Amino acid sequence: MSVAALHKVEMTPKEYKSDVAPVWCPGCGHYGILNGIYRALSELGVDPLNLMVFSGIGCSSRTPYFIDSYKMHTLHGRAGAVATGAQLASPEKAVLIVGGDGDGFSIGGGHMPHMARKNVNMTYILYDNGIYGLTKGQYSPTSRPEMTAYTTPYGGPEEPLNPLLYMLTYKATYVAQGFAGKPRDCAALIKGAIEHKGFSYVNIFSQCPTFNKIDTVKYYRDLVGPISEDHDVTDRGAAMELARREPNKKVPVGLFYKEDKPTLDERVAEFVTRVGGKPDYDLNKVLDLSRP
Ligand SMILES: Cc1ncc(C[n+]2csc(CCOP(=O)(O)OP(=O)(O)O)c2C)c(N)n1
Ligand code: SF4
Repeated sequence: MSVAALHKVEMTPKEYKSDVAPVWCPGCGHYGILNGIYRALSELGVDPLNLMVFSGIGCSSRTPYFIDSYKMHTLHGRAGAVATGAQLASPEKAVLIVGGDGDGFSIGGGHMPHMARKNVNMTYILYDNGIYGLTKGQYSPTSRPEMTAYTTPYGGPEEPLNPLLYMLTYKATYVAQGFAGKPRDCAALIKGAIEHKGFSYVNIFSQCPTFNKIDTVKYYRDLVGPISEDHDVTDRGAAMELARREPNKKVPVGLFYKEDKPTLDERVAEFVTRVGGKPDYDLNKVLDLSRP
């Protein structure tokens, strides 16, 4: 969402806290992401009255309760579809979607490409902890095969999904990756995503110390490394190359890709202007209402 045109307010990160306190486990990475969101909103001066936050179901999907904003805790995996409708109905608002890897890429996997290909003007923050936390630790699409969980006591037989390659393939216009252990860096990436006009996707590694015993804070700290300064963020091919996960290689964090192109709401507005505010077809004929 481009928030440049919106009414700005002066609020500290703390002032974006609602009166509901998070109930996540001690040490959960989701706290770091939430702090990154508060900071980004404060730096952009987003007015809570201009902000709508959507989620599905999961520990991460509790986030909207903790942010001073309009909000909706929708169905598991369906936040993107609901948010797309809300964005089209209120294109003057900033729209944020928050949720987990299970919510986004398991049950919600069918919605992900469509938000990206349509370039819906909103930001998706995916809390990637490689597990289903809320339901007490099942294997997720981003779990490493060596992770054991209640449902996979011997590890998993599947290759994990690569969220960044997925989003780049389906033409998301802002793609970034961060780590919850660095909330200031997360804030910068989230700020860029909210400022971006178009569909922005931020994948954030987030440790779940309660159920994912292998993706620890130390594991992530050793795993990630900053994107080289000479990476061209307008080159989708280079971004995809960077997003490929290879054994014994650092996993890059930072901004992978950014592109300016018309958004879904702009194209719909253009369409409405072109047809003079009315569809230029006869709805009765299209629906053939005379049919018994
Ligand atoms: C239709 C439906 N199916 C299954 C569930 C059970 N369920 C709730 S949250 C969840 C997965 C949560 O994992 P994730 O999205 O990765 O978020 P986390 O809790 O790890 O932050 C599942 C399977 C549900 N609530 N609704
Ligand atoms: S179960 Fe995991 S993801 Fe959920 S609150 Fe606890 S640490 Fe966080």
